[in-house]
Parts: sequence; structure tokens; C-alpha cells
Amino acid sequence: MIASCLCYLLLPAARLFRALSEILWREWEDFSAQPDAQGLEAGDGPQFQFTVMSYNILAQDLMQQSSELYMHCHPDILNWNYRFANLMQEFQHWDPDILCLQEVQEDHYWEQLEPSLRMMGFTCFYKRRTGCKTDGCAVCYKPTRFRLLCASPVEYFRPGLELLNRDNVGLVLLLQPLVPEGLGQVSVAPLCVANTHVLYNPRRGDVKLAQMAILLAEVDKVARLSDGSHCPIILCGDLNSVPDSPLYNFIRDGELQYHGMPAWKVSGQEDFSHQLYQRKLQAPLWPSSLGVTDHCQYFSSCHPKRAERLKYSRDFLLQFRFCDIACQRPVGLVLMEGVTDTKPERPADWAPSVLEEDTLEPEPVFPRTVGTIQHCLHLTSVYTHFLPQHGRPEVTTMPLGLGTTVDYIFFSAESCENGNRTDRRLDQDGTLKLLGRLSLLSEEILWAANGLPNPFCSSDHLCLLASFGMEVTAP
Ligand code: KL2
Repeated sequence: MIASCLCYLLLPAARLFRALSEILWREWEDFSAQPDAQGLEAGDGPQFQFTVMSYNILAQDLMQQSSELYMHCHPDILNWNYRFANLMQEFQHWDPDILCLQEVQEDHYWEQLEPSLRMMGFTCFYKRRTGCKTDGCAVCYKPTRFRLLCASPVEYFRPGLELLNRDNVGLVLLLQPLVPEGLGQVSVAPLCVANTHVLYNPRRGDVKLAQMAILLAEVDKVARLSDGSHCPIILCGDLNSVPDSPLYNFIRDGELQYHGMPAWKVSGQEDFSHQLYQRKLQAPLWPSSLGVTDHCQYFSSCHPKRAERLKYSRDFLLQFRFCDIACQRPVGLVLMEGVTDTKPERPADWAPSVLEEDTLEPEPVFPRTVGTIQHCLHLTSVYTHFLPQHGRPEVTTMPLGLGTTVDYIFFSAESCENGNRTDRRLDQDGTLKLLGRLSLLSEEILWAANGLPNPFCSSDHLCLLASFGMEVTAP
């Protein structure tokens, strides 16, 4: 590793920067000319095209709290003003239509990032983490390309619930694509964009899964169309979980059998403290009081509509006037002469038997599945987590020189007809079509640049960038 490192001291800053930009060159992979599963080229027919970037920009406060992770870096390149200028250059260079940021420090957001991104033509939303954490998530979009339909900040913290006592957050936007006039009279579905930064702690996979379940429930609610189906979805973020881990497979496959699984296994992060940590996941993973089903939907989203519940006739309800419970004096009822001092007189011809039956509709009950959670959003990853040209895994972050993937752009795809779930990556013929992506790098290439951050890349994560096309239809 040392041998392949650039020798920082021998190169002037400008030449070093140029050398790094060559080493860290990232290819644009263009899929727009490739036929999809139905033999149609992705570029066929009118499309609404847009790009999405997901980027953990390394909050300055968090960096200073874990300064031992950045000992390999020259202090000048860790300076926030240096990093901010570099990050802005990256945003300007790739100029995405939607930008999902994690680890956005609140003061930096309001004083620098939001004003600068506004100057670049973005409208920005921000959700700070709960508690005393100073960073959060931002989602920014170009109002020339999208109109905002709704924005939902998501807090995972739930007072009194040990499973959800962490301060991580998410942010879900519903955006209406604005079709360019050149495409004629066409309509296009809304787009749901979710962004999150899930808990880091490698041992607490139970917390990570519960946080994801809340985000998926929010996405289900925001993206749900009147016919019960979902509009196209993009889910970005730093999930602090690696590819093929149980949490990753849950998002991609829509199902996870978790019962009995050690909590440290969920995220697949490198961690050696688990030998001492034997917490196992048990059913149910979260209590019903969270209001989320094992299918990652809010109970309230599953209730029948109010109008559909009013199905009792007046006569039916009147027969309950004199039932035992109606004749009991409520505890604490204030006694008011002539008003609350009388007891209903049960008529002689009243048949008490009808009232012993349990004829009232019970509150809808959502039976918990035994040790399994599911979701029905049909998500697949933009990246495959492997670089075929190098025969090496893709890397999105480099803690202590160890390359790993924890950042993702997931998007909704049609599920596989043949039921072969591992093939889903190839089956992208949903409303959203992946047109291209910015290639990631290998651990070895990042070593050659002295890891992350470096003078050229100003975060300890790489940015992810993808281009999509969305079907448009005649109105
Ligand atoms: O993995 V991260 O970095 O997505 O890049 O997310 C968390 C970690 C971030 C927010 O909590 O802070 C980093 N060791 C290494 N990194 C840590 C630790 C730790 N103990 N705690 C937090 N982070």
C-alpha cells in the first residue's frame, strides 16, 4: 500500500491535484443503448430523463469526534472550507437533477450549502438528526425539472422504545416531473425520492432493520397511488450495511427471515467485537405500538377508508342502548342532578341475548408474521458492487484503509416473472429505466490516492451518480 501511495511532499499542490484526478478517474457507464429484458432499447420512445446523486459528505463535527480515523490525512485537506469548495466543484461538475446528501452539518447547511446550492438552481430540504447530533440529511432538486408534491421528514427515534433510541433520520420527497414541451402532450407519474443515513453501530443490526422498516413505511405511504400500486421510487443513502448482508438482501428481495439471527450479522460490517455481543433478533422485531406492520406499512395505511367503515344502520346501533355496558355508570362521571343521575330503563320487551354477542367490528388487527419481515416496493440497486474490468469489489468508503460499500441508490423495478430473485438486477423494465451510472473505484485505486479523504476527494465516501429515464404516456 505504502509503495503505491503518491508522495505528497515531493509534488506541488497543483500537480498533485492533477495526478490524483487521473488516478481517481471515474468512467461514465452508459446503458442507454442496451436492450432491456423485452428487447427494447432504453432510449426508445419519449422519456423523461434525470440524474440522481447520493453523497455522504462527512460532517466536520463527526470527523473531529473520530479524528483517529483521519490520521493519514494532511490537516489542510480536512479543513472545512477546503472541503466545502471541493464538494461544490463536484456538485457543479456532475450537476445532478436530484441531490441526496448525508452527514450535512446544520450550520454548514444554512450558512454555506443551502445558499450555494440555491445559486446553482436547487430547491433544498433538510432534516437534522434528533437529540444533540449536529448533522442530518438533505434532498435537493431542480425546480426547473420537478414540482414538489410533498416532503416528509422521518425521525427514527421513539421515546421509550429501546430498539429505536438512536438519532438517525430520513427524508422522503414526492416530486412531479415537469415534462419538457418538446415531448408534446404527455403525462408522467410522480417520483418518490427517499434519503437516509442509518445507524453506524455494527452490533445493532436490530436497530438498523427497524430504522429501515420505518423509512419503507413512509415510502409506501408517500408513493402509494389511488389503485394501491406505487409510483416510481428512488431510495438513496448510507445504510451502514454491505452488499449481500441480511439488511441489503431484505431491501432487494423484499423479505428477510430474521428470527434467531445475531444482531451483529445484519449489516455485514467488519467488526470483531461481536464475539462478546450475543443479542439475537426475536419475533416480533418491533412492537405493534410502532404502528408498522411486518410488511413495512403503517397500520393507518392499511385501515379501510372512513367512508367504508360506516356500514351500521341506525336501527342496528339502537339495539345497544340498554346493553349491560351502556347501563353502567362510567368511572369519574360527574353527578349532575337531572342529567347524569338517571339510569337507562331497560324496556320489558328488550331481548338481552342479542347484546351478549360480539357483534361490534373489532379494530383491524394485523397479525404478526413469525420471524419474517417483508416489503413490496420491488427495489434494485443501481450498482452491482463489483468491477468486472478489475475483478475487484466496488468501494464507496474507506474507513482506516478498508474499502467497503455502504452507500446505495436503489430504484423500483418490475419484479421477476420467473421468480428468480437473484436476477432482479437484470430486470429493469419498470417505469424507471437505468440509463447510466458513474463507475465506482476499487480499494487498490483509492490506496494509490492515500485513501479518503484526499486532496481531490473531500469526503471519506465517494459520490454515487445515476441517470434514469421514465416512461411518459399520452394523457
Ligand atoms: O460509516 V459512516 O461513519 O456512514 O461514514 O456513519 C457513521 C460513521 C457516522 C455517523 O454516526 O459517524 C461515523 N467508528 C467509526 N466511525 C464511526 C464511529 C466509530 N465508532 N461512530 C460513528 N462513526
